[in-house]
Formats: sequence, structure tokens, C-alpha cells
Amino acid sequence: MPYHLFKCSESIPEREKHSVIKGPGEDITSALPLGYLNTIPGSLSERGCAYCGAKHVIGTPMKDVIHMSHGPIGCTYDTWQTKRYISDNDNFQLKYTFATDMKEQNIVFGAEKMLKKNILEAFKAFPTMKRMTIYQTCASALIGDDIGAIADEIMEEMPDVDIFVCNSPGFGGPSQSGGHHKINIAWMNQKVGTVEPEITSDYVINYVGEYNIQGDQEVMQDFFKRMGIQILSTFTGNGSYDDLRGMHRAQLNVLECARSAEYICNELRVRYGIPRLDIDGFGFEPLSSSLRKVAMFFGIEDRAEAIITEETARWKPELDWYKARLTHKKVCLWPGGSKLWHWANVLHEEMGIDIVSVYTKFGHQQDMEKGISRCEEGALAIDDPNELENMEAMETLEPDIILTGKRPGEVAKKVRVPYLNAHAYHNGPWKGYEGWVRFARDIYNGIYSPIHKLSLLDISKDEIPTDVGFETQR
Ligand code: CFM
Repeated sequence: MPYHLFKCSESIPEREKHSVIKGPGEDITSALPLGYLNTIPGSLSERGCAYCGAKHVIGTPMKDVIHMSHGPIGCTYDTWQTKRYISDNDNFQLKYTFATDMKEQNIVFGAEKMLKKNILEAFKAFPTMKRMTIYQTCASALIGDDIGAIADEIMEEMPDVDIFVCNSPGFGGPSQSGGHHKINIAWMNQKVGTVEPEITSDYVINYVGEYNIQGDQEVMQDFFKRMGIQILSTFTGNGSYDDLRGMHRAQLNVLECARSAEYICNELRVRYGIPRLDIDGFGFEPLSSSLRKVAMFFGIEDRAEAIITEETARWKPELDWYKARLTHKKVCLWPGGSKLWHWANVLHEEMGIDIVSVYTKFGHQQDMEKGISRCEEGALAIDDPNELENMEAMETLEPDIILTGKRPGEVAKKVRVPYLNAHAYHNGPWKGYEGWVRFARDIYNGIYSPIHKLSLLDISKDEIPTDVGFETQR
């Protein structure tokens, strides 16, 4: 049933169709908000832009690359402490960020010469780096700088370097999702097929749509290696530029985040006949069935079963300890895109948590469809929420914790609702069996931390609760 988030609907009636409560007996056919449309004027969206989706989500996790923004300096921020796509290349991609820093005179007279100078300067400053990605921004797109031509010029002058150009300005779509699409296709068109990889196993995959947030990719990679599978490339977490040029030689694309990376899998299927297999590394059951699916494709089921048995025996008792303490805790599950449905039912089934609300800031209709179908009755689903709606949802639903990002998370903190940063988590990895227990631990710590019982206006030592558990280490 459509739900009136009253404060907002009063002034923006169009928002009414973007929030829905899943009523008794309702399924996705009746409990589905409108989604993936342009943000309604007057509504303060927390979405990112198409440049952000291309560069900050998908491009920059690549580890052995100079990532250059061609635009004003503000576009490029996102680094060490904000994004957490770590790498085994000494985290080069997080420590250094490059921008041409366009100014007014560049807008008036053009910035191609300056871009070329910047590229040469960057390669000179980091002589071991021979790969570069360049991202167009709104400013360079509007003045029509031909970044591709400059990249070609440099590659001709410096035969040992290779450059990828991503034309995905901020206005290139309703949200970051538009940028995901653009960079998927651009990589496919420019780079796939330009390197012939060495094949060392009978079982060869690309691991796609996984960005190595706090080591998630490395955990999954370890499972595949234990099964004797060669991972040709990882798109793009902890990924190597040249490995990703050889994606066309895999036998199978194993896809985690369909929202951000199904496009390249679909293209690889059409152009090279490589099938796509969607998996899920979060949660014991989804992960186990994912490993089984991959194994089944290659006929090596026994290898998957050995891992599943060993890991489950090791970690299930710990998960159950948390489940006993998290059962019927109320959670608002408010991520960006696919984590909505990757997490909804498995948080309920494996941690006992009640999901009282789901939202997606840029997910497509299918993401919400999958999310709603995996929620209990009574859950409030919101598409592209604004701050007033978030506030009202928190007031009425009274969640024990919110799993979301920094923007709504900071608002939640102000109204004393615990929040866990579910985008750029710092305590992960959360994938894998141990990782899922770690996620339970972080939720538990968020809910049971005594800090939320304190009032800034009325702090008295006697009132600090002492009877709550607080796990400090694992
Ligand atoms: Fe995919 Fe992601 Fe997500 Fe996403 Fe993101 Fe992210 Fe996310 Mo933040 S690629 S859709 S654009 S799973 S950065 S690693 S956590 S909003 S739910």
C-alpha cells in the first residue's frame, strides 16, 4: 500500500509513489514503489552522480593505475578514510588521487594542453606506473575537451604506457548507476581483448562486481583458489589493469553486484559467449549455495563441499551466539543498490533480525522488487529517499540500528539512532563465513554500545549503564 510520509508529501505529492508499506498478504505486485527515475525537484536526494559511479565506485579500485580526473579539484576527493577498497599494491589507488584542477581560464580557453602536461607530470612523478585511467567531469565534458585524442597522442609518444578514458560526466544519468553502465561499456570497448592472458587451470573465471571493501574480494578469491579455479581478473576490487584487458578468455563470469556490473557480463556473453553466473558472498547459506553453483559449472562439487563443511563447523556457533542476542532487533536496511537484496532475508534468517525498512538510493526497479520480496510484512520500502522521509521513518519505526552510509548515518546519529556504515565499512571483511560473523559482531556492538544511552545534556556517571556486553575484539 502506498505510504504517506506526511512531512514530505505535504509539499511534494509526487513522492507518495516512492514509499510503500508491504501490507498483509502483499507481494511485489502491489508493494512496489516507483524507482530509478530522475530525482523529483524539491526532494533532497542523497544520490551520487554518474562521474562518481564510474570513477569512485568502479574505476578507482583498480590497484596499479594512476587515476586522473580531468576537472575541478572538488570532484576527485574520496580516499583512504572514505572509500575502503583496499589492495595488495600498497594501497596506491587509495593513497594518491590525481586531478587536473581546471580553473576558469581553462573553461574559457580549453584544457587539453593542460591535461597533456598533467599526464606527463604524473607519469614522471611515479615512473613505475605505466597505466592510467582518465575521467571526464561535467566541466571537461561541457567544453568538449577531446580526452581520447590526448590519450592517443601520449600512447604514441610513450609506447610503454596504456591509458583508458572514461567519458561519464556527472550529468550522464539520474544517479551513479548511469556511470556504472558507462564505464562497463567503455572498458569493454577500449580494453577487453587487448592482452592475451596466461591460462594455468582448467577452470577459469572472471570475478566481477566486487570492489574489495575492506578485503571482501580477497576472502572470496581465497575460496576460488582453494577450489583450484584460476581468477583471470577481478572487476575491479584489487584488480590489475592488464588482467582486466584479458577478461575475454574466461570460461565463466562470476558476478556479485549485478547492479553495478551486469553490463560487462552481458557484453562478454554476447561478444565472446562467456556465460554469467550470479552469486552472493554475504551470509552462510547464500555463500554456500554460490560456491556450489560455481563448482557445479566445472564439475568439482566435492571441492566446494569440503570448504562449506569446514567453514560452517568453524564459524556457525559464533554466528548463533550473536543471533541469540540480535533476534527481533529492528533494523532499517538503507544501502545504495544491490546490498538491499543481498542482505534483506539473510539478516533475518541467519541473525534473527527484523527488517522494518528497506531503501535504495539509486537501485533499479528489479533491485527493489528483489528487496521487497525478501522482506517481512510491514516493512517500509522507500526509493531515492530524502532527509525528511528518513527522519520520519526513524521516528515511526524506532529501529535499533540503521545500516547505511555517511549522509543518512550522520543524521541518524543526531537523533541518537545507532548507525553502522554499511558502505565503506572499516571492520570488515564482511564476506565469507568469518566475515559474516564479523558483520554480526559489528551490528551487535552498534546496538549494545552504551554510548547511545547517554544524553549530551544530562551525562551523569550513575546513569551510564554497566550491564551491557560490548565486544571489543575478535
Ligand atoms: Fe554494488 Fe557496491 Fe552496492 Fe554499488 Fe555503492 Fe558500494 Fe553500495 Mo556504497 S557497487 S550497488 S554504487 S554493492 S559504493 S561496493 S556500498 S552504494 S549497495
